[in-house]
Amino acid sequence: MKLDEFLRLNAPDDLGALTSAIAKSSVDVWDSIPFKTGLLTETNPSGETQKAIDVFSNDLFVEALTSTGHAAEVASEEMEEPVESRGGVSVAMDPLDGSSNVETNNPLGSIFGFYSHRLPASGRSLVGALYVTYGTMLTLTFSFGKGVHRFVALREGDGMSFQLLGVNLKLPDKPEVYGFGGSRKEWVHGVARFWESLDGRGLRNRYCGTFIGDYNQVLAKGGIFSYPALVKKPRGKLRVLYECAPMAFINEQAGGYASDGSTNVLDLAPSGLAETSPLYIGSASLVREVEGSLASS
Ligand code: AFP
Repeated sequence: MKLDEFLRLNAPDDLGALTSAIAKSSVDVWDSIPFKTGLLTETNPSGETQKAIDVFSNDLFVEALTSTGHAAEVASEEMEEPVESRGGVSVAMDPLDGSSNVETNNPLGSIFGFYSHRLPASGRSLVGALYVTYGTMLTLTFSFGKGVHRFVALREGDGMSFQLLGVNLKLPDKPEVYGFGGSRKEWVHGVARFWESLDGRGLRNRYCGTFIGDYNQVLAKGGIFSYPALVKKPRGKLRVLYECAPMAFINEQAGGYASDGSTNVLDLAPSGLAETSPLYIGSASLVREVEGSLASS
């Protein structure tokens, strides 16, 4: 089944239009990556140096989303303030996740949260979420609250179409992989002890440095991804609105659980657009266990 047919049958009109716009623009982002790897001098609101590809993908998605007439606003990790538009859905995005991995050709991603409330908003106001994986394949993985579905881009003539790859994706019962960001010496107490226990239970350490790439394998194989609280950064690195909450929405739809170390990520109520949170996401049993490890330390 092709994406537009699936959206016509299964998506609310506004989310279908936004998803279709993202799909078309993701092909242009993927095609542009080899040509946009230079560093720019600008920095984003979090003080990180912006690469040409960060700015290029941001501007492309903002134009595509606002042109649908379904986005009330588009907020982005790469912009100080949201772009106002006319529509019913507030979109929060990380237009290019993992851009520091471009030169190494590691997987990259784009993350979108579709909120029913003006931003900043709690994850409980998410009505959908989507992530793009620019990897061995170009895939869209999304949920509108009724399961997690995946489409893959295929050549069709001189263009690309998106074909159904899987519906109602679920985390496997037996967790197999784990990946923790940051450097181990910076993790808060309790994280290292949990991390070491995973190796002892036969789980395999899989970390590529891009949230989307690391989470994508957790969804496929079961396990846990974390960018934990750090001693010097107790609120972690990943942004609540643009990264943690949308991925927690998808992960919960796939049968998993995501925590900031003590609270369900979807219950967080960020007061600012760029607010960050520690993130422990994946198989519920492992996330609950790391909550216990943090609580007891
Ligand atoms: P960039 O978008 O700056 O490459 O950061 C990617 C990211 O936000 C997230 O995708 C990774 O999980 C995390 O940073 C990796 O951070 P470390 O390089 O500190 O492990």
